[in-house]
Amino acid sequence: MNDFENDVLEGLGRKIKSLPSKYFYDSEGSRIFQEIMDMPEYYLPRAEMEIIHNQSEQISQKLRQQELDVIELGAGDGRKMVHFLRVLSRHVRSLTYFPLDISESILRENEKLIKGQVPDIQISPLVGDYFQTLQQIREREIPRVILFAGSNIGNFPDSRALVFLEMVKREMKSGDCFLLGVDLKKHPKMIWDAYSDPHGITARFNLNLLKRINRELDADFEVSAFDHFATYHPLTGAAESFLVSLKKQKVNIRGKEFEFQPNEVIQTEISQKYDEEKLMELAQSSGLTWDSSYSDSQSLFSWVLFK
Ligand code: AVJ
Repeated sequence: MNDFENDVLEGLGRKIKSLPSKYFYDSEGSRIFQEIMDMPEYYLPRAEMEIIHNQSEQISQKLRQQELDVIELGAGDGRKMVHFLRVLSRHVRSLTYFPLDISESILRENEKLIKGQVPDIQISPLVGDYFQTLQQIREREIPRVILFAGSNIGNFPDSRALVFLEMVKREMKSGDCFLLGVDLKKHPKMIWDAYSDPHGITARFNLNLLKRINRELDADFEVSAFDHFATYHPLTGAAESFLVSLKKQKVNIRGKEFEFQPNEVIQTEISQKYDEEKLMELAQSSGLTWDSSYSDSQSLFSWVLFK
C-alpha cells in the first residue's frame, strides 16, 4: 500500500473525515493552483512579490557568502523566486538552488524558468515531500538558506507547524539561515474572499483531489455530488476548506466502502494566518533565533529570517 492510499483510507475512515492537503498537487492540481495565484482575490503571491521586489537586496546582504545553497521547500513553478535569486546571486560567488516539490511536472517548469531567467546559478531540482527531499541533500558542507515561502507553513495545523520548525532547526548547521514566508491576519473578509470561490477555480482545485483518488486508487467518487466550502475564523486565524457531500452516498476506494451523510464534510485544507506574536512564540518554542522580518506596504504578508 503506498502513502497516498494509506493516508486517504485513514483520513476518510475517521469520525470527522479529512484528507491531507499535500495530495492536491498532482500535475492538474499544481496547474489549477497557478490559476488561483492569478485570481485578483488571492492576494498572497502579489503581497509576497512586493516583499521580494523591495527587500531582496537587504535580505541578500544578510545572506552574503562565498558559496551558498538555497533549498526551497515546496518551490512550485519558481515564478516568484526569479527576482530574489537574481539579486542573491550578485552577493554569492557560487549559488546552487535546490527547488524541492511534490509535483514533478511543476519542478520541470521551475527548472526551465530559472535556467532561462537566472543563468548564473546552478539548479538541482528534487521531487518528493519536505522530509524525504531534505534528507537527500543533508551531506553537503556548504552554508545554506532554507526557504519556505508562500505561506505553505499555513497548511500545518498548529502543533504540526511546531514539529516542522523543530525539524528545520535540527537540520540547520551553524551559519545556516531559515527564511519563512507567512500570510498575516488581516480583515477577515479579505481572507474569506481569497479562499471562498468567486470564479469556481478553488472549487476545481478542491474537487480535483476526488478525481485524483478516483484515478489513482480506483475509487468511484461522484465528483458532482460534492461542493466546495471555505471559512475563516478571525480569532483562531484558520482558513479552512471542506468538501460537502450533497446527498447520502457511498464511495468505494480499493474495496473499502465509505458512507457520507447529506451535508457531511471532508476537511481538505487549513491555511493558518499568523501575527508576529504567534510567530515569535513558535520560533521560541522551536529554538529558532529571530533575526529580522520584512513586510509589504499593507502588512498582508511577512518574510522572517531566522538564524
Ligand atoms: C499553497 C498552501 C499556500 O493555503 O493559501 C490556495 C493553497 N488553497 N487556495 C494556501 C490554497 C486554496 C495555498 N498554499
